[in-house]
Amino acid sequence: MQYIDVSAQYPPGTNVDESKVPPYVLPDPLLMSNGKKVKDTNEWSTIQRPYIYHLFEENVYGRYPTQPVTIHFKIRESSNNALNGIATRKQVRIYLHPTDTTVFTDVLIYLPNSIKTPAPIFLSLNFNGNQAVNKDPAILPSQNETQISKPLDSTRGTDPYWQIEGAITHGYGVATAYYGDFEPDNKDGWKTGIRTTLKDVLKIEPEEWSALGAWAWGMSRIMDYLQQDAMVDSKRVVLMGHSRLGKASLWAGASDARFAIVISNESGEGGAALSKRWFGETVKQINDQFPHWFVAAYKKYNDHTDSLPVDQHMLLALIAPRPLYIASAADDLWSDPKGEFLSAVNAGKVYALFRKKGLGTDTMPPVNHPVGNTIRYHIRSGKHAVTLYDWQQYLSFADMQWK
Ligand code: GTR
Repeated sequence: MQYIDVSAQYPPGTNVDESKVPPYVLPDPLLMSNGKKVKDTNEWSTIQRPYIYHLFEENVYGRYPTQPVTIHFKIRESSNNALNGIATRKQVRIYLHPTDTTVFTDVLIYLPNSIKTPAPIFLSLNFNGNQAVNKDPAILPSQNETQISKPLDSTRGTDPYWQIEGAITHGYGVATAYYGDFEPDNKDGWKTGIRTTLKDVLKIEPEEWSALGAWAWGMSRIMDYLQQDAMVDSKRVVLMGHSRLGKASLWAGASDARFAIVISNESGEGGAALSKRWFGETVKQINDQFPHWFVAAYKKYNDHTDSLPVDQHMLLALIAPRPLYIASAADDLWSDPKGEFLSAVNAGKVYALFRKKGLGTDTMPPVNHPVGNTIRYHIRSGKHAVTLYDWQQYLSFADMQWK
């Protein structure tokens, strides 16, 4: 995975000084193209929501394929005595193409043995292959890997973002798959990823969508599997993503209403952070460094974020009325914590239409003090990462909704 080492030096064109943020105007998510304000949830759901969703498809992420696909799957391995007996492990290969068996994703699932009814579950793609998310020696390595060059045994359990035992003890399952199963994360990744291999099945050209779109769509296919697994409560799937996968999770959450809760962990530019606010990473920087993440039309806004017809608070609003957690980290200025907070604030008026309480404040909370109800936000101390603190907040947020 390619990173900018933002701790060393911010690239030219970056502002990280709050006093230098120029004024900007956010589009009102409730203002319809006929000049009238959305008056109720019916107008939102039938007119304004599809209109805004389409603007995101056209200008940011590309089309989300809606062509029905028949996935089939094979349980490659399972054990009801995983992680020292607290979990059941399943390793499932989902074939994404009706006939070509080389197009698949490998999903690793842990479910809590303490729960005798279908369990709620966190779904989150991983960056380094399934074998990296836990030291469990039975994890089958992700095979589609083109970027993991290290020998398997040196990557096993090395991804620090996971708290699988913690989630299991808390009564939640965890499902994950390697994001590169859908599209390798580089500018030529589309050539070997699903934007090419599923082009005819999905009836969509590669340039009509994006890498973020492919990862998001992949999340929906894992959801298709979870709906068929009797041990999973598919009405309680929490979709969580970090950073670039946080961006993809928000897009998947906006595109697929089956995800009951959506969590963005430090998704930053093109995720939860406002694009029109000049702070941290910019649209130009992200398009220059990761041209494959977004649709070509997004590049028009490189130096003209003022003319973007949407901003990211509208993406968050597309998830309403479902519970949404936006999280930032204090040392992660590149992701613009305040821009993420303001995005959550401004999505609130759509949640209010549904009589759901959003953040309940427009004042940024201090570090490590989560705020909000159906929309919740925290800025924790520390760097760009997924930490134990983050997982604890997400688990109790899910509890808040369901217990
Ligand atoms: C950075 C990128 C961010 C963020 C991050 C990540 O290099 O500029 O937008 O997505 O990578 O995914 O870790």
